[in-house]
Parts: sequence; structure tokens; C-alpha cells
Amino acid sequence: MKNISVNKNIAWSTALVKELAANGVRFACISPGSRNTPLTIAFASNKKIKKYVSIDERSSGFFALGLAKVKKEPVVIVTTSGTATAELYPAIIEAYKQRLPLVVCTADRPPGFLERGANQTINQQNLYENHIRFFKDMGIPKLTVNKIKNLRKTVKVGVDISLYQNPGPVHFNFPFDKPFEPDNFTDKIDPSFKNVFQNKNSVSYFSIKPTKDFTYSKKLFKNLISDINKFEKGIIIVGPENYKDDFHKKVVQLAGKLNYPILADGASQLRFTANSKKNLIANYDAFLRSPKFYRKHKPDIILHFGKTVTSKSLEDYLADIKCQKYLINEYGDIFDSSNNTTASFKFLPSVFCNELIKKLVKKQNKHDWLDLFLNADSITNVIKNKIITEAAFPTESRIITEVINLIPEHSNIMLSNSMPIRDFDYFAPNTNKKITVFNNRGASGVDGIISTAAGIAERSKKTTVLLTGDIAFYYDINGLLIAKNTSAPLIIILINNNGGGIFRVLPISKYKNVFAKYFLASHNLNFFALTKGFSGKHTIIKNWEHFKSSFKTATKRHNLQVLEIKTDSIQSFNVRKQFWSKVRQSL
Ligand SMILES: Cc1ncc(C[n+]2csc(CCOP(=O)(O)OP(=O)(O)O)c2C)c(N)n1
Ligand SMILES: [Mg+2]
Repeated sequence: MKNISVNKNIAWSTALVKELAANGVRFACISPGSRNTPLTIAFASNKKIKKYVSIDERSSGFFALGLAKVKKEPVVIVTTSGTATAELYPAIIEAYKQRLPLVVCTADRPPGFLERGANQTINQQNLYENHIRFFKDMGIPKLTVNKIKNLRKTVKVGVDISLYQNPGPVHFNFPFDKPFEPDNFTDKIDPSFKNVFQNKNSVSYFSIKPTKDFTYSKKLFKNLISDINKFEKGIIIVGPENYKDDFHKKVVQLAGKLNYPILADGASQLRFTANSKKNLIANYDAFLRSPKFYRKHKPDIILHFGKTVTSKSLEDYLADIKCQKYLINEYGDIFDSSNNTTASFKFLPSVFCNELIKKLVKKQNKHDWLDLFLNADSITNVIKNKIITEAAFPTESRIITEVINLIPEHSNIMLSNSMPIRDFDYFAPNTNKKITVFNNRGASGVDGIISTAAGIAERSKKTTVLLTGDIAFYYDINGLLIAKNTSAPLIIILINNNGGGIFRVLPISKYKNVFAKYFLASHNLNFFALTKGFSGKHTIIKNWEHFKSSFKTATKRHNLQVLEIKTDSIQSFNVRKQFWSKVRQSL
């Protein structure tokens, strides 16, 4: 049989793409460039993988992050060489901290070019070194059976790590020598060799199965049980995480058995489910600001599921307590900035609850401890309903309660950092409406927020509401380009207080000579004109009634929509302060 003429870069990239597809990769976010031509052509020719194109790599990285978040699926990002690769760093950091499987494929010049001062050439060797779970430079393509098998094996190892072994982003660097085009042949290969490019199954001699085993010390688990049996005063904290559904039921069941209150973070989903809300406390941030309350009510044991909590007052409370504190999350990670953890269990939270429920034979604790928390929660709720949910337009905190009332069931909310996620944590009530909440709380950047929300809307195919401040909106204005074409409506609620409102609560705000210029950074941007530049629909909200009607209209449209509320951060802080002080007085 006649040998086949191929371009070795494209053949090499095709082997990569086939292996990715064989390992279940279905999405790739690609940015234009020349050096990545072979990668781009190989992805473009693969029907199993859906492609998204973003001009701006920073936006592409965050869009990929949003896609990956929804179902924790692997998402590929492809870039050219040079600074394009560095643009991905913020999204990679966030993926690292949130353990999301981004598979980064950067094109590079061949070895030696860096030393020669070649164009668009930087040192890409393990560029993301401190925030990556695996790195491999793939070397210059060589079309031998062994080399291709090795390439496929390495890809498989990387994807396995990103999904199962040590979840998070992984990086493959691809140096290529010209030519890059399909008809620019470099090699002739034997037809029998074609099967190494085949899609079907991934190379069979190497297979790591996803593990369902959770490693934990049996002795520690025994200690935990004995602590639970010993102590009446316990608290369950449910930190931010997109938990599997059965966890909600299990944790409520566990809390019911122990008579422990559950402090449910706004970003934990727990406040938004039709399941039982028994023992669930949403208003703890406010009542833990009361020294009278927190000095008197200190637990002996804490079970903390998921990530670090959003609430600063809860963090302060935790830092002040000497007790047995057990963390439980899928990876055994430490999410405890107060740094007084007894042990961290590597356990799926729902499985952990099940195990505990099975093993606990103890008689029920008394109700008194739980009642103290439930009582404080309901007093706070009454005050919240008066001060926040009836606050005058355009108080920032009320935007949260309005959105939760208006948002259709089964939608998503993406929370930007700074005040939106905090206000949400302070004020989002318990409701039976099922809403899925997302955040970029891994590194809490105010960058990439619009692109992340766009990725969430695209992958979930569900109406997605983004709550963002003006600075975060400005940071990711490039994201509006990809946000324009999502397959489900993306409604951006732009809370415009003309600068970084959060800085007003910092002690530096008193230093008038530096505060406005270096911290608040008012910009007077015209967001109407900016949104129009991306052909988006923009509405300036005039009052709460107008917000209601505009929101309802927005849920029926399909394109990019921005509802801008011009707020006053000082007035908004005064309302929060009034609320907290009323809670303090009432407890
Ligand atoms: C990438 C990045 N740069 C800087 C910061 C520091 N930072 C925290 S909050 C904030 C201001 C955010 O302003 P905005 O989005 O308008 O929200 P607001 O504070 O007004 O609620 C900044 C710059 C950050 N978190 N991330
Ligand atoms: Mg702002």
C-alpha cells in the first residue's frame, strides 16, 4: 500500500484531539494565532468536540472556567505562543483553587528560539508552575508509532489527573516548527500506522479508573464520633460548594439527629432547595456581629463542609473559638483561615453524612442550644424583612431580595466578588425555589466575571443572572463579546456605585487625601454606550417597580442584557449598618 503524505504538526495535533475526545472531552475554547494553527485545525476537524472562539485569551480562560464549573467537565483551552499564554493565568489560578479541570494547550516555538530573541517567544516551560496540577512539554512532533503512543498516554494521564487524581488545571506545551498548513506535507506515513490516530478507545495499555474510595483515618473517624457523643453544643457549617443534591437531605437529617444548627453559606445552595429546611440558619452573619450573642454561645465541636465561608463575622467567631473543628470535603483540602482545624476528612460530603448517621447511636441532644440559634435567626429575619426588603430605591442589599423573588425557578445566579457576594450571603433568604449559585471565590478576583457567567449560561442552557459591581464589569468588558451569543439568556445586574464601594468600609476610607483617587477609583463610565457597542440591550433602572418589569422582560429575551442600577454606596452602607445595629439591640 502507498504511504500517505501528512503535515506532521497536524498529525500530531490530531492524535492529541482524538485522545482528548476518547477521554470524554467535549469542549474547546480557542483563540486565534499562527503558532497554534495545527492545534486549531485538528480541533476544527473533530466533530465530537464543540468549539468556542474568543479573541481575548483572558476572556477565553474564564469562559472555559464557566463551562467547566457547571458539571465539573474537562474543558480545553488553546492559545498561540507568547503573552497569549500568560493571559490565561487568572482563570488557571481560579480553576486551581476550585479544582476545576481546565486542559490548557499552548503552542510554542521550537527549543532554541527563546535564546535567539525570536518573535512572540517567551519561556513557557511550566509557566503556571504554582497553580497547575500537571505540566508536560510535548516536544517537537515526531511521527513514529512509539512517539504518538507516548503523546496519547501523556494526554490521558493529564486528563485523569485533572478529573480524578488531583483535580484541577493541567498544562500541555506544544512546540511546533513550520509549516503548519494541512497541504504542506512534511512526512509520509505507512497506512497501517493510521490506527494510532483512531478515536474509538483511548490507548488500552494505560488506564486509571476514577476512584470512589475516600481516604481517611479510621482512628480519626472514631475520635470524631467520640467527640460528637461527648459534646452537646455543636455547629454544622456548610461552606460554598456545588454539592450533589442528596447532600442537602443528608446534612439536614444529620443536624436533626444531633440538634445542631446548620449555618448555610449563601453560596452553598442550601438556602435554595425544596428539601426540608430544618435547623437551617441563613442570618448568622448579622447575629454573630453581636458580642453579646457570640461571647455566650460558643460550640465545643464544629463540622465544616465545603470551602471557606464568605461571612467575615463567622470567620471572626471561628477564630475566637477553641473547640474540635473537623473539615469535610472531597479532596481533604484545608478551608480554614482561622487555622485551628482538628482534622480534614477527604470524603464526599453526602457519603460522610451517611456514614455518621449510620454510626451514631447516641440519644438526642437537648434542644436548648439549637433553640438559641433558631431564635436569633428568626429575630434577625423579622428585622431584615423590615429594613432590607422594604428599603428605598436604590439600596444595594435590596437588589438581592428582589432578584431572589423574581428569578425563575431552576435558574443560575453568578455572584461577582466584592459587595455582590457579601450582600448575597448577608441577605439571601431560605426559599423553596431551586436556584444554582456560582462564584469565583477561589482567589476572589474581580476579573473574568462576565466571561465566567457566559460560560455558565452556555453550558447549563439555563437563564443565568449575574450580580456584578461596576469595577468588575469594566474589568471584563471584553467578555461581552462571548456573552452575546450564549445559548441561554444572560441577565447582567450591574450595581453601579461608580467605583469600589467595598473600600468604603476599610479604615483607609478616612484618609481623604488618598482614598478617592487610589481606592474608590470612580470612573464615570457610560455603560449604556459600552453595552451598545456589543449590540447588547441596556436599561437604566428607575425604581423597584421598573426593576420588576424590566427583569421579567429580560427573562423572555435571548440576547445579552444589562440592567443597570445606579446606587450610592454610602447610603447602602448606612442601611446595612442600621440593620446590624438593630439586630445587636434586639438580641
Ligand atoms: C483582579 C483583582 N484586582 C483587584 C482586586 C481588589 N478589589 C477587591 S474589590 C475591588 C473593587 C470592586 O468594585 P466593584 O466591582 O464595583 O464592586 P463594589 O465594591 O462597588 O461592590 C477591587 C479592585 C481584586 N479582588 N481582583
Ligand atoms: Mg462598585
